[in-house]
Amino acid sequence: MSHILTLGEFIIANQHNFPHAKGELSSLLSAISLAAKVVHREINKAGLIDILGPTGSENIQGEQQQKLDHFANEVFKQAMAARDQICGVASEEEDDIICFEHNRDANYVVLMDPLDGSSNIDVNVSVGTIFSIYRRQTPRGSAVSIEDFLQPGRQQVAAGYVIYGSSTMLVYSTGHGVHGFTFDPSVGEFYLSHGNMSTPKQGKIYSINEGHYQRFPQGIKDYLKYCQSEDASTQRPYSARYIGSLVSDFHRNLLVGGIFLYPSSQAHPQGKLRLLYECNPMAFLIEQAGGKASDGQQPILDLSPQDLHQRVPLIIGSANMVSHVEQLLNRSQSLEKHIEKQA
Ligand code: AHM
Ligand code: MG
Repeated sequence: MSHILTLGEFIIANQHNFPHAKGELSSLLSAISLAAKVVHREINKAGLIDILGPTGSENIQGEQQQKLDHFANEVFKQAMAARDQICGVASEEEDDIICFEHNRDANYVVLMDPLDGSSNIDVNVSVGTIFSIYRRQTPRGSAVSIEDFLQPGRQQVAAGYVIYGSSTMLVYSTGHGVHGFTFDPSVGEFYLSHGNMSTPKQGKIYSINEGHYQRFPQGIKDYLKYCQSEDASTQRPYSARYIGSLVSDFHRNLLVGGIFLYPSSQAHPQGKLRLLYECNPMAFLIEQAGGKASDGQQPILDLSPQDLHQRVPLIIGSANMVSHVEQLLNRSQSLEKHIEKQA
């Protein structure tokens, strides 16, 4: 049997790609993989132990916290706090940034959604953890501050996700390709299963919560009609696939090609998904895989974050499909402006 690399072996073999001190990345990612294994174990027991359902409290965004949200948040926080390299974290489940006082000399901050899609967990649908890593802006030795976290996505030094699906996978990039590792629970190791992942320039899947159709901008409606219309030369109609769990929808489209949209709507002008710990890490990965991520006007990675829990419209996936949506949005906006002027 040829030798299959473990996550740890792969990181060591590729650490020359990480621009800073050797060993730092290895420590950061091993904290994430350790926490992921603990969350994997708990998710696989869900239904048998009392871990399903709400805690009874809400997070800062007014959403019901699930017991597994809370559990995953604690596990990931503890794993981060135990590493000398991490001086602070921000999480979907925490109102404010958390400063690790004992690690003021560390270089990195981590932003995370510890358990994305958790409203799906009670019905046994795949969920995920999303993470994003930056070098701090403030001097080492001081307490971390909000500016360490409000950095444009282009400045991420690494990003990735864990998908707890029919198998558990960890997918990450440090800006040198996207690599996927599948967890073997019998051995307790992640093994390289998807080296150098790339996404097709054009796919045949569109993923969107179409229940909100009436509230979407005209350009999005136009694109959905395009996806649904018949044209053999472009293999349309495309297939609609929407799990309602970002990591799962993204992972499928990354592998086979497609587009995921969570646009603005009348009810939610900024969409639903959070820039810092949902959109930016996914945008970093998709660009590394040859795809695109946009808010409809510009690349997600170029946005300047203003707020820790800021939301932003997300259009992400195969490059040609995302460009097409941008064109339709621009066209309909120009048309609207033109009509306003005439009025
Ligand atoms: P969460 O962070 O509260 O779990 O919400 C994010 C999830 C994403 O995983 C998914 O893409 C989206 O919410 C689905 O939203 P909707 O139910 O409005 O389609
Ligand atoms: Mg989330």
